[in-house]
Amino acid sequence: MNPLRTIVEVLIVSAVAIAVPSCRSRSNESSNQKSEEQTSQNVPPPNIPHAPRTIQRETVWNATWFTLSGDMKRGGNVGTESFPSTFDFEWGEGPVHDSYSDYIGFSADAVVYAPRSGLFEFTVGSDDGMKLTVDNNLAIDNQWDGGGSRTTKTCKVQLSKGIHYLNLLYYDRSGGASASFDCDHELLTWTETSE
Ligand SMILES: [Ca+2]
Repeated sequence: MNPLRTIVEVLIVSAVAIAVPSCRSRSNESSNQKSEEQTSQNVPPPNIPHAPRTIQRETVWNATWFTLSGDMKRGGNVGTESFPSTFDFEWGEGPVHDSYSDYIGFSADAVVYAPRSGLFEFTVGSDDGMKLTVDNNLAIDNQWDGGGSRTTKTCKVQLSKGIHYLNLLYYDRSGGASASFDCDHELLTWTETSE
């Protein structure tokens, strides 16, 4: 046996023996890193409080148009429309909504905000008739049972500070047609803060 060859073989075996645990060790490190990454993905994010947002609000009317029968009963709905916070529509004898010039009406809802408690003024005008309710209480009856030429009526309503709900009911039987709404403008814009 060549003694030099034996020494070389022993050195090679030793080198392999040393290298193997070294590889295993790296493999374990990689596995541990992966495990830590998986764990961190399962941890819920910290609950960071967000700043409150301020939202600007403005009154808008959401109206539903309906037809009227000859004996003034409410018929079917024939469309929806948004009106600005205050409006003054003068339709004359032409179409009031779509192709309807006569026996037509709408019911419209809106929200207002009273910045303080107190009396606030509302004005409605109509040909033929219109009713204004505030928080389901009748505030103005403008020639609802009469009709005829355009008439305007104003009243003051006591409101507590905060949100209030308005409804306008309008109809035109025949001839000229118009509808208007106005009120203290401080009711028409406000800000809300989200939590
Ligand atoms: Ca009329």
